[in-house]
Amino acid sequence: MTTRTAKQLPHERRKGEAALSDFADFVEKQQALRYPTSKPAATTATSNNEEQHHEELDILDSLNLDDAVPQVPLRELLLASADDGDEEEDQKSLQKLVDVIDTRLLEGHTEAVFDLGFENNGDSMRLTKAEFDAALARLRKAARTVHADCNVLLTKNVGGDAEADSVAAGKDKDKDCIGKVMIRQAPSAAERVIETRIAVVGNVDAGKSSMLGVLVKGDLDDGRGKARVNLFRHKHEIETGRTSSVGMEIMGFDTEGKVITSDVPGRKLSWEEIGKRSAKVITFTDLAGHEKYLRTTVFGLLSSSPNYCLLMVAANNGLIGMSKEHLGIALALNVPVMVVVTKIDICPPNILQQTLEQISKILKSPGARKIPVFIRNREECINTATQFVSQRICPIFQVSNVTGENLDLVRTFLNILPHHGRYDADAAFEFHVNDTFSVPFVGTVVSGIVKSGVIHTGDSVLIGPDSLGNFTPTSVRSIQRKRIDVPAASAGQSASFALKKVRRKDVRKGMVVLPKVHREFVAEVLILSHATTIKTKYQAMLHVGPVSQTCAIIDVDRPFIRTGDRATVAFRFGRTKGLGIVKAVGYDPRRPLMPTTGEQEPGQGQGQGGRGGGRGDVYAGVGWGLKGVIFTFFQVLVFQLALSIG
Ligand SMILES: Nc1nc2c(ncn2[C@@H]2O[C@H](COP(=O)(O)OP(=O)(O)OP(=O)(O)O)[C@@H](O)[C@H]2O)c(=O)[nH]1
Ligand SMILES: [Mg+2]
Repeated sequence: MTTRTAKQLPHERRKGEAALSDFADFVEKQQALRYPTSKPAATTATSNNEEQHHEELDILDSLNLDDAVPQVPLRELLLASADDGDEEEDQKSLQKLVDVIDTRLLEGHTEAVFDLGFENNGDSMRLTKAEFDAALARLRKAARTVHADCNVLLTKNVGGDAEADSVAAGKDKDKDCIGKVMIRQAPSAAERVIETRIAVVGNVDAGKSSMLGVLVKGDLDDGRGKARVNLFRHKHEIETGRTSSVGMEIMGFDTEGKVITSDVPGRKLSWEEIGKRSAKVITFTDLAGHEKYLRTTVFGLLSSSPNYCLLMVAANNGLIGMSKEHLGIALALNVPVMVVVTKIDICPPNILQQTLEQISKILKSPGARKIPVFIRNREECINTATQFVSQRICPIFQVSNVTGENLDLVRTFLNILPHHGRYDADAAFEFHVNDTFSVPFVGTVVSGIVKSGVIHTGDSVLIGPDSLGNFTPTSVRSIQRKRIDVPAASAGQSASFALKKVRRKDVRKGMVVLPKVHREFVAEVLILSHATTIKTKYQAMLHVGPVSQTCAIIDVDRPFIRTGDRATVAFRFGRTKGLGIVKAVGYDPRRPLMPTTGEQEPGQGQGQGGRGGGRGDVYAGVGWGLKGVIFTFFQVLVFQLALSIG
């Protein structure tokens, strides 16, 4: 990995960094092409007010409040019942408010943050305290008709628990009563629970397992590894205290934003208990920080298909060891990153300051191009959480798992975290297998993530590839989400399937479940660093989601490529570092990528992995290493890890 490679010269590093951030923008655009209907994550540097207003106008558009329908100000809808006693009129205006809420809930995947006190165009309603209370009561009433609850996150000039500190400090001149209200719908069925996946990374001993233990169980750590105990999956992990595998933890929130915990302190609830009582579930993947387990961690990062990445840093150590590698992959995956600095209870203030400066510097570096935002109070927490879909913002928390300091800010943040991710339920079905089980009376079960499409019990599918590159036909006997039986699973959800007529020993993690298979693909790649030039016949290890396979280059769009080049396909195992995006599945040898050159010798593309197929077999897909692996459009590839930054 980068630690072992020769030191890059500054200008080389800058070239790599600039190329990486350009590439992140490129991936963003390509993903937008693949998912044209989904809302893109904001890519601009700041989400200023102007932009927020545009978003709200989008909502207006979807409400069809154009010239034909006279637009009723929200204020009127919210304060309607206060005036006359006309029952019918009252019902009508309540229904209009319900429609507004419904649209917002649809936009935000069954939850929405409502700015009470503002019209859709951002104008203040100039509410008095009495009006604010009436409007809130009306909002609650309307929300209840669609089985949603309201939770007041933050108020200004209203008083009470959620009042912003900035008001007391006299920082705000505005005297209008306003509030941010989270409206969250109770899921109609288990398969509709909002799910957000967060990959937790950071150096060994950063406190990853401990913080997850504290978050899911609700009691504190003792600084000597108490909180992490239940999270370990292997005996040697308990003995060494080091995570070596990919752990999974879930944290649930109810419609009012309260964490679902056991009534008995310190007892961990089962997934089923959490799943049944939650309206929103956060799935954490607890990854290993030790370099020895880097491969496993990379697998965990890619295969869990995270919506967000949480980078944990011990205050007294700073960003050391593998944490830069982890951050690099998170950046390449183009997911929003949040940073949690732990162990502030044992860290001298000057060292903490150094660590915070180091983190800021790396986040702002050209490779990362993030805006660090320090979260010190509820107000900052809520304002940042509601804007976090912007890839550029990187919140930084400072916590102690031992004293519990600032952990409530992390909880509040996680509760508000907008659902993020692009999934296309209308595309062809694709499922990545992350784990396999043999369940008594059920048979072979595979768990993983539905990348696209929808699957129902009884559907016929293919699972593979096996060691020979073949796919086995099977059908889905039953489907579970968070250990609860469901009739279907759709894009973006994690699920497990019981498969018919397949033995446990014939399935393994890294396999995929699909209705149809391709063996070749065309990708646009970027070479971050490579000592020489790259041509056809090179072989490389390719990581796509949970899939890791050697693959050979069978064609390139130019005679050769080198560091900094963006081309169609490249790389080699070893020092090669690159990133890519799949542009097309299948490859037609009659249409070479570089149309002018005809002298390439196709048969030699097999490299070391060649399995005897004669010349020309390569193009038939027989002779090359990428046997049987399926790729779909516009997936991000990470070749032999990403970059070194900072
Ligand atoms: N004082 C103090 N100790 C902490 C804090 N968080 C974690 N620890 C301790 O730090 C040690 C390491 O914590 P772990 O949770 O195992 O760290 P990890 O990041 O999961 O480490 P790996 O799994 O090996 O990558 C344990 O002894 C914890 O009790 C904290 O906020 N304050
Ligand atoms: Mg751990």
